[in-house]
Amino acid sequence: MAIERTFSILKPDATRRNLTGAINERFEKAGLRIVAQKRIHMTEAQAGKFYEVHKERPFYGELVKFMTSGPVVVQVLEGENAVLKNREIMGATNPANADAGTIRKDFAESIEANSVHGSDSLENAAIEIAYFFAGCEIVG
Ligand code: IDP
Repeated sequence: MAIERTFSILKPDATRRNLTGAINERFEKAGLRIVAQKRIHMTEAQAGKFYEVHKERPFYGELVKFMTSGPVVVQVLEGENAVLKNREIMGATNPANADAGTIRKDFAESIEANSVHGSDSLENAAIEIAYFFAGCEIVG
């Protein structure tokens, strides 16, 4: 199986409730290694560009406001099939539809404040990692 890297964000609802450790434990127990991590407060410009693909969606403005409402933890997770594995651990976007035992089922507050972001493809993972991290900040 391929060793991959994926990009992850612990969103403002997670940092506000002090869930950084609890969520990181889920990643590590599933065999994903946190090879880069930093706590930042995104600017509107940063969040707006990150979610640019959703620009035409009705929730875009609220999403940018939410993502800049408090600190986030940006991360690089590494492991076998990391992109898909992380999506499985996270669960569905809407916590109401998320499987039991997933991060979003257990921690998310709403479809918007759903605790975590995870890249949806290997290609996007590379783009998102490069958006937040310099190569020398990632230590495998
Ligand atoms: P994903 O995070 O599961 O990949 P996306 O559809 O890419 O889901 O949406 C990005 C983020 O936008 C979601 O994680 C969530 O925070 C927010 N979002 C998605 N759909 C809605 C919605 O219908 N209302 C409000 N926020 C939404």
